[in-house]
Amino acid sequence: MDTNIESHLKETRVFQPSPAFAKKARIGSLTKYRRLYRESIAHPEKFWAREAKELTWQKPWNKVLEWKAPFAKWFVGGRLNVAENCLDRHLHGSRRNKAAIIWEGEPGEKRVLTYQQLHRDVCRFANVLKRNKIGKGDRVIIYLPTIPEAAIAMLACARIGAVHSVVFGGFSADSIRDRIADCGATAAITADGSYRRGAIVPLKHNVDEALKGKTSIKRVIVFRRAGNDIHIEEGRDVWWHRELEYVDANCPAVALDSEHPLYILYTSGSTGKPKGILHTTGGYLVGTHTTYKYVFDLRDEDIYWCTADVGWVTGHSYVVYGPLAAGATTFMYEGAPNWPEPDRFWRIIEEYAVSILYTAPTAIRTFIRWGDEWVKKHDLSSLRLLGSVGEPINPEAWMWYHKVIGGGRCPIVDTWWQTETGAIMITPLPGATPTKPGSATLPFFGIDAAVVDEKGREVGPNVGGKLIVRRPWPSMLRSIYGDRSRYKKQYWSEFKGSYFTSDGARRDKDGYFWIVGRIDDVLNVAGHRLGTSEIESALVSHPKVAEAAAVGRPDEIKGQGVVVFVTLKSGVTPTPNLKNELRSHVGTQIGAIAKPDEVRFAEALPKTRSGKIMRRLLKEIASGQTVTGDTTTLEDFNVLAKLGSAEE
Ligand code: 7RM
Repeated sequence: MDTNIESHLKETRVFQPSPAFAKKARIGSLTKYRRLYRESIAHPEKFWAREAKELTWQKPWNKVLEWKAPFAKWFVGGRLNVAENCLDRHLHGSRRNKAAIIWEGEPGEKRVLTYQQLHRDVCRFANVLKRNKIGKGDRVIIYLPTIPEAAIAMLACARIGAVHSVVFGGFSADSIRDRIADCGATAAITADGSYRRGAIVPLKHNVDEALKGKTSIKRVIVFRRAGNDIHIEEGRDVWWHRELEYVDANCPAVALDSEHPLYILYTSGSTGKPKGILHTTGGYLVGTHTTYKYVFDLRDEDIYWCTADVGWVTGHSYVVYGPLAAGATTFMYEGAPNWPEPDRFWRIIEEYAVSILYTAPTAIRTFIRWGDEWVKKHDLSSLRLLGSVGEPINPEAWMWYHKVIGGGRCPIVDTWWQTETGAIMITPLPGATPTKPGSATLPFFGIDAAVVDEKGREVGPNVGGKLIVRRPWPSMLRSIYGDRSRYKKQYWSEFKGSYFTSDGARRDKDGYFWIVGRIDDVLNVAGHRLGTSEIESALVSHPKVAEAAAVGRPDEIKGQGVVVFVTLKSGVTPTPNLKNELRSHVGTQIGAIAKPDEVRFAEALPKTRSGKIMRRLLKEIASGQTVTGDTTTLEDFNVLAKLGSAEE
């Protein structure tokens, strides 16, 4: 039997980089990209060493890579400090007084921190950490809203060599407790509360709950954000602003080994407990800095806005570390996109003249659902580049992003990567790569990505298989915290010497990568293996559909039947007729084999906080089971409750 994933959806539109964009870009043609890519694969260490030299090293490395598969060390023997590279490095020239962070709170407050101010704030807060007996190697939980203090706390940890683990604001007390227990954190940094759709999320209260019973946490530092009443545990809790009264701004950056841990970030495993993905110092910084520079083709005058929460890896690599290492102005917004009205994002872009917008398909589909009139009210002509991350972007959502947000003028970089990869891996370069809606296009420099069959053999054009990376790269995870054997088993055991991503993909005749979904989610219908993304994209291309999730459920005859959960655009009424219409629509778009056995309308789909559809839960619902397994990363439990009785 053929075990490869089949592909049926053909997308033929191609968008060339505009000559004006290409002329100014670092990589201004596909030929130049291909030449550099070839060189970077022939001599990866040379490529990465050249990039690493753009950063400040307190001691140079003596070896670029030490690879004892599957354990890598990058820039061996080198010493550096991430905070020094993100801050001190920019204080000598004209960037000193450039905005590092521009922030807007949900209720509307505005703050600007220049590189000089941010440096001072980070140094002072690093001294607060020291005063509270937090030092090199200690694990610190950060549970904060998307406010400048989140970046300040992360950078302050980095400055003294403490290891941060950011937990999404909004995760429950249970998830905080699990993460503390797993990494043995001794301190937590939080806020009294944060704003979400006008309400206050009681962050400090959640931390209090998480610390009940036995805990390794000895100190909690509380930032006053929302002014809500909180409990202060004498001897354990201190106020951020009070602590600042005791410190000065003199805090030299500690010279850390290139492999010193920088952070642990938890991602949900499909079963079992969340995995603490471990990133270290030198390689991570080189990876995020290099990708940031080339993928967003940064200009000094850009205002760059990545809408990710700091609790997601995208918030680490492309709100904080990548942009600040590159001396960019990074914009942060605390709240919801529909507060007070569904045009908050467009209002922000107009007011601050944002030039680069990096957001997720889930957000784009939501905006489409809310209607174009919210966008049309605003002048978005400051935008010059758009980015997408987090899920495959459905071609119709790509087209909408291109036309309605980008005014047909902005390149779109659809960037594929993972918490584990630390930095962008497959992506267009905006001045070089012709784009195709729905494809993340080509691998970044130094990244040897391939699509293979069960035996690890590379498959031919348009044959689906497993996405792997055949050699180490600087920003790769170093381990799962405290579990080297799980690291080895999870990522490096399926294909010898290669990293297995858990994603399915195909490459087209031009070598472009198309991610077809997670391998665990692949459907098996009468011997045909179908990725989720094509069925979902076919549904999203129907004018009445906003969002769709395809899952399999046991079927006596076919092995699996296809069940799709669909949310409709505002104002569309769900009817039995529409269900039939959608079934035939998938039939014509993809073929009879992918035709859903059942269409279920839903008000909303269950998602993670970073907006990924949780198909695992839908699969259980579709087959009539109760939902089991890890739901700690679910964004909104109400969605799940409503889906149980999903029929209209
Ligand atoms: C950055 C991030 C990783 C998983 C990954 C994919 C999916 C992310 C894209 C994408 C298609 C993309 N880290 N994914 N980006 N799929 N096209 N551009 O999302 O650890 O939270 O998730 O997300 O399945 O394996 S993550």
